[in-house]
Amino acid sequence: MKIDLKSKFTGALIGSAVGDALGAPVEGWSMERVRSVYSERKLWKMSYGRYTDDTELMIGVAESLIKNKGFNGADMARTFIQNYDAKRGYGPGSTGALKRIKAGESWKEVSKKLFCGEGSYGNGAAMRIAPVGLFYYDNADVLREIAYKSSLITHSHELGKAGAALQAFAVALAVRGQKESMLSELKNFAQNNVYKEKIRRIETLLDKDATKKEIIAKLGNGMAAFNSVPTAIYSFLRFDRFEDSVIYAISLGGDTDTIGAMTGAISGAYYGDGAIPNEWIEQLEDGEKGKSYIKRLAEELYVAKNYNPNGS
Ligand code: F2R
Ligand code: MG
Ligand code: MG
Repeated sequence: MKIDLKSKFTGALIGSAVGDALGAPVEGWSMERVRSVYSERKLWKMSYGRYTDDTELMIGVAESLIKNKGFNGADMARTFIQNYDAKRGYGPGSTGALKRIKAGESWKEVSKKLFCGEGSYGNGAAMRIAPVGLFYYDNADVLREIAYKSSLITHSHELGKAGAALQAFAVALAVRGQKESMLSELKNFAQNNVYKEKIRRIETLLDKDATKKEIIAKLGNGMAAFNSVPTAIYSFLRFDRFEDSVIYAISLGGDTDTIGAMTGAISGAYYGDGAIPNEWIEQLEDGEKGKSYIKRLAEELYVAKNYNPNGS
């Protein structure tokens, strides 16, 4: 079945917000504890519907790309700062970077000072990257370049940036409908050995009926980009329906909102917004920048993409 491009753009952004909101109440919980809340019911009930930093930052990426019809680092950093709501639960590195930029430091430099000058390898750049994957879905080189540049606002560690680029490319391949060839494409795209090895593990794990414990041990379920981006890609590839992938991702425990958001972005980009359960969309918050606003952003990003097809 052919799914139209606009539906894929909406699916990626709403799918990410839905995964975030479903995973948020159990973030940091073990797999066993998650099972005690989200029981064996077929379709999980979204109890809360409030999204976290993952979606707030994703909104900022989309807003800035739309406004500038492409990437503008100073504007994207400013947009993150304007949207920042501490109650959404930001990572300490990202909070520190945004505070320093707000105080006047360069958006290109502050992230390099974090974690004793190592930079962050957290998944904060990857969890917000879906709009980059959509806007540059047809140009892998520009996609990588913009994924790296947009990550640098908060994350300068190579593993943080490469994780964001890999997640963006997974979203792009999903937009293009390339599920069968996704792993071979990702293998060619990945330049870093840590991610190359994780992609090899995804391939092996998909070939057998791996247990959740094995997935956690071999791919990870934590806040590091390399322990969460591959898990989201695996969760998408293992199933054939949006809800099965997202439920599986969150059921692993750990960084549930973020792995849920990244799985939701890839799945939504592949299946389109029509595949996201209505029960979940209904429960998603609809305030000033809630689901109606996110849907509008997806449509505007789609229009901006058509206005600037090369996305430079
Ligand atoms: N912050 C949270 N969750 C905790 C509190 C939420 C709670 N439920 C609430 O309601 O308040 N979640 C969000 O943070 C993650 C994204 O983090 P980000 O933006 O990458 O931040 P940071 O601090 O840069 O990195 C995260 C952690 O990774 C470790 N780390 C990163 N680089 C490191 C390095 N070079 N050396 C050592 N450790 C490094 C640190 O532990 C960082 O704190 C998402 O889960 C999002 O949902
Ligand atoms: Mg979060
Ligand atoms: Mg998280």
